[in-house]
Amino acid sequence: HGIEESKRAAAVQAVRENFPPDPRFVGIGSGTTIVYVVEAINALEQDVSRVCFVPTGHQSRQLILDAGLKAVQFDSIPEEAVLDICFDGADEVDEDLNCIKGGGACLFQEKLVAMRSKKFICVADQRKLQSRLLTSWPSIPIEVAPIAARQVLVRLRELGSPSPHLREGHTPNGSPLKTDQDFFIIDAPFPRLLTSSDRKSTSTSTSTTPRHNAGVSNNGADNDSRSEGRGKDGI
Ligand code: DER
Repeated sequence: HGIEESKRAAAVQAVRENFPPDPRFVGIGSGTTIVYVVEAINALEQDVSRVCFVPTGHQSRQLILDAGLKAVQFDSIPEEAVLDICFDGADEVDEDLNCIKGGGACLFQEKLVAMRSKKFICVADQRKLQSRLLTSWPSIPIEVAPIAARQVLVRLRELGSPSPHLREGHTPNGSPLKTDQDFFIIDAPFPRLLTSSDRKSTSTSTSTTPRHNAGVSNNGADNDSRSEGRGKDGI
């Protein structure tokens, strides 16, 4: 398969095997693979005209509308409602199904929608699967409030990132990229992460994770041991 064929095959299988019979709310992520997910949803036998599709950013909303599907903003969903399922892509996945996300700078809303979904389906072709994270995707994307950016850069260097940096925008004046929330993205390179089997094989692991992960949601990017999810005081 070519890359596009692989993406399409992964998307068709993911939709066929997971799309619920009569969902009310379905989350739609960002990137290029998700385009094939929406195409596969539209090709389903079942009627999806009454399904509310929840976007995870401007691109995702446009994709839903262009497919003739109903888009409902995250903050318009009834308070007590949860999403039946959400589909999204990833930049890298390891064998424990940990993902690096954020290559498309939509990770904030993607995680917001994923956390409110009964089921999260990550659609990734074979190029994304690595034995450990940070093998093919070199850095951890982190969304930060502009006012906190300098402090987070300092903390990331203390966590062992050699060169954390603001992601460049596309404007000629070279200003940093702004997300749909008008925040910045910091890309923090780290050496390849240890897998759970690596850690089992080392009898004692001396964690370099500082006692207090002030202000950093590093998604377990510390090198000696995966912190479960966000740092204690993650932003
Ligand atoms: O930003 C993200 O996490 C996305 O899901 C994205 O990077 C996946 O992109 P792709 O489907 O174009 O590889």
